Amino acid sequence: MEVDERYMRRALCLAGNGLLDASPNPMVGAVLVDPSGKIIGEGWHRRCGEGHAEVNAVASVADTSLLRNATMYVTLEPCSHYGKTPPCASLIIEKGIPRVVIGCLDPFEKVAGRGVRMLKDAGVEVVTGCLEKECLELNEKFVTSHRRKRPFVTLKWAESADGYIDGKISTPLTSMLTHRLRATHDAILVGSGTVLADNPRLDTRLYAGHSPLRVILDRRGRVMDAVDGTTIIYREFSSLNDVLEDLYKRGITSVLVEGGAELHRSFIDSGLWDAMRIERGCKNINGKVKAPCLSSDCEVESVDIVDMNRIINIKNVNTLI
Ligand code: AOF
Ligand code: ZN
Repeated sequence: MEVDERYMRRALCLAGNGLLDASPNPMVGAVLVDPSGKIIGEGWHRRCGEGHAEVNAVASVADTSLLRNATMYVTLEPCSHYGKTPPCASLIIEKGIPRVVIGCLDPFEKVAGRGVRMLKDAGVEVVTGCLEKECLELNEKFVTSHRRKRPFVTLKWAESADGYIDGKISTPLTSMLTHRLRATHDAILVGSGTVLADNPRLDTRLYAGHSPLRVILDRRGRVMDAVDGTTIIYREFSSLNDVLEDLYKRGITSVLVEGGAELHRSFIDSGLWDAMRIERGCKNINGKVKAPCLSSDCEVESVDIVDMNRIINIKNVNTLI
């Protein structure tokens, strides 16, 4: 078992290479090992629409006869469906790989256990649940979106030492980190008040990666229609749940909510959040708008000290349950 975990850790590292480009697909890594324990092939899912991790790992093996005695370690259950690419389970069977160790099952309803079944029916030895928690956490956005049929929701704000959000708190370094956070979400969501007050560009110009889709909630019809196709404006909706459901239907797996305070509070009060990222400045500003209060059911995961600002990452304990 410990040996299996060692190779699965390697597969997890490879999966992480997909951080900026794999979404809305999951990040997946695969490692092929021969009976002496030597790694003979590796691969990961680089980009949505391109080869899956298993395909890239198999393609990296020079002598394909070695596959007949190899074990494949893969962070996510091999797929069983024809999507943009053919099923990985069929490839594994066709190549005669006799043993597959899987991190976590695929929550996507077209797969959801069928990949494992296909492999077992073909006589492949299958081990599931190796470093399962780590594999689920790596894809918390993908997993949450398919399980809950709504995007993973991250609430993000910056507050002063005395808890106000209406002042300049960000520094050049924390702004860069915000752009990194944006690059790892499919969409950014703000209220019309934020657009009118700050007219933010909501892009990732200070970091690599694609700029997410911009989503504006504008019940009062205060924002002009966007013409560039990179923005969706919701004017008529009855609840945040409706908006999130619609975004899920559009293939959005994660949303970064960037304020203001009222909007954050609505997400917190509806229980519609998975993570919070709070930047705490070190000065008092004695402002007017109080930052949202944290709800009591959240688990503080880590506090990072960055550039005199404290960055606090909070996870909702219920998210991956
Ligand atoms: C795997 N290995 O590396 C990934 C998988 O449209 P497609 O063909 O790219 O299929 C996308 C779905 O396949 C995605 O929703 C997820 O269920 C699974 N992703 N599966 O076997 C991989 N990225
Ligand atoms: Zn696949």
